[in-house]
Amino acid sequence: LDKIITRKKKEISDSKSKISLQQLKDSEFFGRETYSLKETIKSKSGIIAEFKRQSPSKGIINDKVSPLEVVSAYEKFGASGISILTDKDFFGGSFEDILNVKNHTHIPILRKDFMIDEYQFYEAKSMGADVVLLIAACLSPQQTLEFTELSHELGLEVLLEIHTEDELGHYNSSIDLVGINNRNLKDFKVDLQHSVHLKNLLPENVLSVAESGIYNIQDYFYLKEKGFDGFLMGEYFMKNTNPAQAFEE
Ligand code: IGP
Repeated sequence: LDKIITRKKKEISDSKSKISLQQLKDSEFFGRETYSLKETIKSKSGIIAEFKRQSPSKGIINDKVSPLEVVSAYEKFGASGISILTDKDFFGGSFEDILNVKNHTHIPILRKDFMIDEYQFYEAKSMGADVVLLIAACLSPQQTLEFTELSHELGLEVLLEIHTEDELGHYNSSIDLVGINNRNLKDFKVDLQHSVHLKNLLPENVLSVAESGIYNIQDYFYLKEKGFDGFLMGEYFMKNTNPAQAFEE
């Protein structure tokens, strides 16, 4: 994670020197209305289906399909939302992956990245995202609060990701959804029980999302029964040549 953050700081300062904040604010998508994941998570399957070409833990997962094919199929099969990795160096994603699908889908798009600087929130709005991920392990509780307020000013919803009991301290009542990552970002171990355990420690009315390691439909039903509202699933879909096929099964 430290390595990712160091790289990310460099990437942000490069982006800032190429595209100014004003240019972001003047861009096509900046003034648009956003879609609410809080709403679609309740009205559809709850699945937030992810577009992910590669990851540090798995290497290449699928580099053959285009975001547009995948996203249209996800929407057709009843996903509540779409998560798109925009980190380039570690996940092989880009700004364009969201920009290119924005006009072709009507469900909320989550910008999945390591958000550590205000600039990235303006970027998220201008690329077409509706929701941003805040990873507690990368932020202080104070930053989490400030970034939540900024997101709301921009009309973006916030998914706060936690992995440890300590990180529950990052929660504040303005946060829209809380995700519990089953994957330990330090050793990449995945354990579904992890999210079940932490969920019981969350305030009761919070919309909760189980993240990572959901590799079959039984896991989905199991977590649903445990009271989760959302299910963030990447590899299960992406490892197929036709990622949305997994939905049909
Ligand atoms: C999806 P999986 O195991 O279904 O492919 O996981 C998603 O939860 C995972 O990609 C993820 C992630 C993250 C990636 C969760 N939190 C933070 C990068 C950064």
